[in-house]
Amino acid sequence: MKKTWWKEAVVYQVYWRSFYDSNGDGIGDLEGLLSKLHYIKDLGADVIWLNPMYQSPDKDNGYDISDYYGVMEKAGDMQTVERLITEVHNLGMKIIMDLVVNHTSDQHPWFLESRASEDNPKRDWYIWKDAKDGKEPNNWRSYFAPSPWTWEEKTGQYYFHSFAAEQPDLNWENPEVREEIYKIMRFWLDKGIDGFRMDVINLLAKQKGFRDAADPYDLSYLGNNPGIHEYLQEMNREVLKHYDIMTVGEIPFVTPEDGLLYVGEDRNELHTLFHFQVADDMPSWDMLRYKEIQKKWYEGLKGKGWNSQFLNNHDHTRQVTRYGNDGEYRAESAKLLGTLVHTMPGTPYIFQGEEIGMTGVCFEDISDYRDIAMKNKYNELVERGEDPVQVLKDLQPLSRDNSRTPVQWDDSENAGFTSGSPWIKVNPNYKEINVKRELETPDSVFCYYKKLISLRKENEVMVYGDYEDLSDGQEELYIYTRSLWEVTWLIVLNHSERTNEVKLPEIAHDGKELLLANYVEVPEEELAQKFILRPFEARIYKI
Ligand code: ISL
Ligand code: CA
Repeated sequence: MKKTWWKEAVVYQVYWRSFYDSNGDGIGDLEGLLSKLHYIKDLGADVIWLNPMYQSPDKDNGYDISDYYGVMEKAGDMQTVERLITEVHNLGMKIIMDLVVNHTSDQHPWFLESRASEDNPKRDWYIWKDAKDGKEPNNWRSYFAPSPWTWEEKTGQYYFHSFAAEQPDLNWENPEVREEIYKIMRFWLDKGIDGFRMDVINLLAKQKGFRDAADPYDLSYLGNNPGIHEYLQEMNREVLKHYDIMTVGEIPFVTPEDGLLYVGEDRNELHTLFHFQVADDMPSWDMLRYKEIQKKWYEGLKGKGWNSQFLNNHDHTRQVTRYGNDGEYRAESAKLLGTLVHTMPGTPYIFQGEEIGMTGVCFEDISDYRDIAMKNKYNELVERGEDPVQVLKDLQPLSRDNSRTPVQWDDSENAGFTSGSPWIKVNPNYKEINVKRELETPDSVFCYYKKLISLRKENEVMVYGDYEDLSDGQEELYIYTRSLWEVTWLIVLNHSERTNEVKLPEIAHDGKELLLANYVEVPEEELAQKFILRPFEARIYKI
């Protein structure tokens, strides 16, 4: 397994519209990010992943692009972007951007042409189908709207969209489309960005024939279709291989076996991937399932491909709420989950605010929510006659807005995020949970994350070490090793509100050195062969 910078990196995800507002319009922006780069540098992250800031009508918070060469004015302008790239590099960091090429905005000039007439040269840049028996061409559902088919009266056909109707899918079978996308990628890479996070990149190839699905609600028919690897190998030949960059594919529905086809070092496709066997398929914490997933991915990729580790992002509610304990043990469980993500094999991702233990949110009215996915779902269910109060209650825990509330900088109005009125409400707990307080508190979540990251810089075992779970079958304790040459680390976690006794494995009986703990007082138990872990206690030992 060759060593590279993107395997050793810690990535910090900036959802800029909720990061920091520099001009008081209530929306975060790139100028605001520039003014906070030192904060990210101080934390120790190496790479920034910037969510889409391209020109867009903003129906899906930038994931509906209308000009890949333009910058959304609420984010800033091209000069700001260029300054951001320069400043990030001056600080010794790197920046990767979001590549959203499975679909464009319905306001993109390409689509305006494509929908204009059946014989328009750009008609075949998107996916158009005749009605079948006067209805949609098949029984599929989309991510964000009941059907992925929207009728276009003017030309008497449906167009296909995996997400909202405002996000028509590009037709990747068309070489003109692929050529244009490669030009766009070179444009941004030549500006000096250090790679791409590739939005739902495994959806580019569509199922031949668009046949009805046995279960329309299982959207896996949207991904991993024949042709996808040919597209990615062409993208690699045409663009990726010519730059020293990092690529991470967002790949829903992928298992370790087919994940290797995307990131195998001999595949010449992508460098790393996000899978969703936790974030999409594990609604709440399930230790046995989590251990099983980690084991399968470790064995599936070991020595051949590289994984990512994350427990939340802008699409998934905040980890301390979903997978930890955001009440009595918020700080402890935030640190425990951070320990988990940073000591599992793969590149760790920190979603803005995670490093201070920010929590999910629970707004009392649907009008407080902004996410198109949630609003479309709410409307679909309420129009179907379901009780609006119950629908809201059911949708709140997994709403993507949970992780999109503004970063809480201090305890001043709007948590110091904006001097204007924020585009989305600030989480009311900002008075207790904010960066200012975290920086002033010696054993804060922030300080713990900083130590986790500096441990990675000093110890290759954390990056390249073999992984072995020594706690098979245990539902609350997670005891595992990372080992590289003569160095072995033992990580012990108690994912529970109860105390639990840890019986140390044989290898730890001749002494161990405590490297990091999420409780301030750790009784010295140099040669102890068992000890008690407190609620959500985490410890990293060198043995
Ligand atoms: O939110 C999800 C369901 O839990 C995710 O599966 C997500 O919708 C899916 O992985 C695609 O997400 C990406 O593409 C979307 C965009 O809305 C998301 O923000 C982006 O991360 C369409 O571009
Ligand atoms: Ca702003």
